[in-house]
Amino acid sequence: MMDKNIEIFINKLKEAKSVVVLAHKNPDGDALCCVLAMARLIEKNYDVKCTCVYDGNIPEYLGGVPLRRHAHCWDKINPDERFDVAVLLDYGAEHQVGGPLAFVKNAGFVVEIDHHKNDKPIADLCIDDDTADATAIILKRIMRVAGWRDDIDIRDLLAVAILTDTGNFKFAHHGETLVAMSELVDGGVNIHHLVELMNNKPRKAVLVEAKAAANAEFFYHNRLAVATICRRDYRDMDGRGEMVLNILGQIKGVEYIVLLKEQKENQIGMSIRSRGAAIDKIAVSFGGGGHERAAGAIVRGDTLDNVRSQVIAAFKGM
Ligand SMILES: [Mn+2]
Repeated sequence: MMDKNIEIFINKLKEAKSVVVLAHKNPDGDALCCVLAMARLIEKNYDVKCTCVYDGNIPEYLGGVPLRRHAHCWDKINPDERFDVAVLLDYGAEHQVGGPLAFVKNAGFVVEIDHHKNDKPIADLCIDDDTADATAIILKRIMRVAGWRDDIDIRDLLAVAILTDTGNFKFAHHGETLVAMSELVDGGVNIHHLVELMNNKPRKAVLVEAKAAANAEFFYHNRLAVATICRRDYRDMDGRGEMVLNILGQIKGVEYIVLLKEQKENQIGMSIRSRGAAIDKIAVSFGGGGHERAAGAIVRGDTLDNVRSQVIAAFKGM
């Protein structure tokens, strides 16, 4: 099935004159790097012009990845532009696409490549696998089946995608992920170099995360850790606060970690991590989604304090 879909994808690329490539808004490493790698692969293997677009902010720790300058904020592109093919990567759900959804709706043909659980895929052709450790892993499979030529920039991008989405392999569940990285390293990728490239956060951003971790509160016999970041501190953040989740997840006995970010007045970003039972249903109950052990939501129309109480209550009995 997967191979048949890849064949259809390739035929669409052969016919296309213009392609737009995009992922979820506020891209993380997997989203941004898959977009940049996909566009380079298409341009390298087919005679097609690709446009990479994103919505929101690209965090500074990803500012130095190869081909970064090829990613354009969606509002810099003519809104009437009609692309022959839209390639939608690592997007999760329709509402997470943001501004560039219009390019998807207007495209002649839409292909999605994703590893998120999604009950309502929006593409004409789905090359999805919600068991893959990163979208980059599915991309790697497509490259192998299609026999695409690549280069060191593409290999570096795929490696960054895998490193970030697996938390440097902590959440790598399949040998395939390690085999993929092994092939990338044999192809010239330097993991140490890439990790250093991402150690590029502004000092303020790191200190805000350290402060949030230091002020965390613990509930249900210390099995739930809750950290909050107020609106003023939120402005200094770079990325989603992965470090806070990481620090708190290292504490003995902590099974669930919640980070609440006051993005705007009455708009709270929620990230949840689990070392135990699945928590994606809790994220869904707040209007979000994600994976069993890493999920999130954006809650609108409520205060930080209220969302904090509600999410603590949601963990009762777990
Ligand atoms: Mn991903």
